[in-house]
Amino acid sequence: MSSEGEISSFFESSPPLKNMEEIVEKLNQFINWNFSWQGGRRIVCVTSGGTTVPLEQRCVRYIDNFSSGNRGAASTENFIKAGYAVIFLYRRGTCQPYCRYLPDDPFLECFEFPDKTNNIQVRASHLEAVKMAVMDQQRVAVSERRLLKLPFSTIYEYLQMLRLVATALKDIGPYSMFYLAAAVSDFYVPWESMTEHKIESGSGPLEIRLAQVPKMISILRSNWAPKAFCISFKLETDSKILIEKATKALRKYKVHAVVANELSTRKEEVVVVSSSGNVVVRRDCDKPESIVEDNLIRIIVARHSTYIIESQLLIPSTSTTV
Ligand code: 9Z3
Repeated sequence: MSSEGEISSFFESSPPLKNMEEIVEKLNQFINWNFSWQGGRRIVCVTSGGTTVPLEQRCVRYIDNFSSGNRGAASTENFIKAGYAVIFLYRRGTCQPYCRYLPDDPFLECFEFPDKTNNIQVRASHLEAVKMAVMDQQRVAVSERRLLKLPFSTIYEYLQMLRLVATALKDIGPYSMFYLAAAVSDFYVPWESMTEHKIESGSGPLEIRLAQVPKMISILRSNWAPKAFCISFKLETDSKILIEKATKALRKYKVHAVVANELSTRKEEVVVVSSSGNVVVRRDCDKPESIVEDNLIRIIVARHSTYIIESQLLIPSTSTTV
């Protein structure tokens, strides 16, 4: 487990976020709006996509990972369907809510110039997907203000932003949730030991020493947002050790559940590991459009509801109502 000293020295030596004040303002406005809306909405922070590890301060090269952001985007759509407001903390350039069915390669194929006027139109083959994406995005993010998207790239940005979100959500206690699906780098180059300029390519093989990224889940649970409902993820490529590792993480970080998934089958099935036992969650194979997140989020939302009720039993009845 990472010590508080390691965690604070990570933050002290991180390059500061460029737009921190703007992020804090957006967060506070979003949380106030949603928490005061008709007695209050539940708010979940969904983290999504992988963090990069820069190798140079004026970064040309970086270490990355496989995460597409599909899980985070699909889960966000399901949380919204369940009535939540979502803070979508995502890796720039990865999958976005409501865009999963749009072609990203190449996006311009969606459009055409049918005649010689200035009117661009969506090709019939993509019309339904584009229409749904625009309508959902308009309704959820713009009209209802239930989706706040915050992009990150590096491990430094991600962890600083996670801390900002957690601190901003602290006051809404059990009505908040963390759903930590981002693939967070385990190793990084500390800023002060990183070369400023592009690493020379002509000086033979490159040796870089990577330090361990301090695990932030325990401080999120103990200090940043101790009353929030917290779901973390465990990814392995060897299914034989997956459940054991997830069970260890559950105990070590004192989260409410760990979603265990194996790289090659992650779109088919996950296991929700918690103190009440392990539940295998699959997509419905008989429905081609079904995704594992439809069933996973249903379970997580039900668990969150139980958690809120249990928390209310511990709080005098005159306190916040939602
Ligand atoms: C996950 O396990 C996610 O389910 C995936 C989703 C990243 C596999 P995609 O983005 O994939 O849809 O392509 N996320 C957490 C992975 C992780 O880094 N977990 C850490 C660990 O396993 C714990 S914080 O040690």
